[in-house]
Amino acid sequence: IPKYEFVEASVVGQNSNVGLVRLNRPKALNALCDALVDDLASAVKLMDKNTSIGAIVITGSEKAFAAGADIKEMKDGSFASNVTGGLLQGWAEISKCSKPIIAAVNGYALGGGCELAMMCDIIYAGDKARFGQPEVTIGTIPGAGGTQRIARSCGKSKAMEICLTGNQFSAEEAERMGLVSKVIPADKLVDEAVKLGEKIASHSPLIIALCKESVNKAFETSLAEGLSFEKRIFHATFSTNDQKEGMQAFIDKKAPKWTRS
Ligand code: CO8
Repeated sequence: IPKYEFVEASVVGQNSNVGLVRLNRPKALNALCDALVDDLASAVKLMDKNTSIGAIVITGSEKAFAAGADIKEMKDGSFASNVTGGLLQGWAEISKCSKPIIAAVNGYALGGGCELAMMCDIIYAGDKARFGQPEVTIGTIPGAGGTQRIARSCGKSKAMEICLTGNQFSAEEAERMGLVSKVIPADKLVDEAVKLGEKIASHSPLIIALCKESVNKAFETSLAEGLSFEKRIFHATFSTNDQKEGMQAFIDKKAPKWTRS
């Protein structure tokens, strides 16, 4: 894994099967400048291709997961330069990743930082994490999914309140709203996120990719279409070696040996 300027990428876990990407731009509280997003996208893409990695954890520092898009870099943009310059294009890599991504959020996850966390598949929060979409306080609106993903995961009233006030909210509130799945003492957060990654990585990577794709369908389709998609993927798993291996290993009371096929 190469060295990057704005992220630290490594492989962790007892079986070296979890990719860890740490945003590392401390002077600007990990504000998401273009170069940082490029580094992050490149690290995630490499980890997605690396067959020894089964899950990815994205984290920041204790003070900030990410304090949003880089306001200084962004402020002189125009409608035309935003469109033709492809503002936000690099972010698509994160959502394209076929492997599960866990956001481990300590400190501030504001604006684009909150949106980055929501692009991930699972969010674990440190107990002092602060979330929010403060864009309206600086004359713009969320642009990387804030209005859409909060509405989908927490409903209209919460989405409206968060996006229209710009108010921050705590890790506990985020858990109550269903935005994050667990709150963990800040100093244990990354370890717990890596353990979660290891658990996911212990399953067949092929089946995990199909399962992630199927859950994601829930956000894109009607229930009837989603159920039909899920059923077909379920049917299709029976054409894989890993389904045969998994069910035989259960019957033989052995640990399965996944073949990724
Ligand atoms: N952009 C650029 N620099 C930042 C940002 C940011 N978002 N956040 C913090 N910094 C810088 C500060 O300017 C400061 O730099 P300097 O030392 O040179 O003055 C340094 O980081 C430390 O920050 P503070 O002194 O402000 O630290 P505090 O502990 O006092 O406050 C806060 C921490 C509350 C997080 C505060 O920094 C803050 O409010 N930051 C801005 C939060 C914000 O408004 N974020 C939303 C940005 S807009 C957005 O994300 C739109 C997303 C659209 C999609 C993405 C497009 C690419």
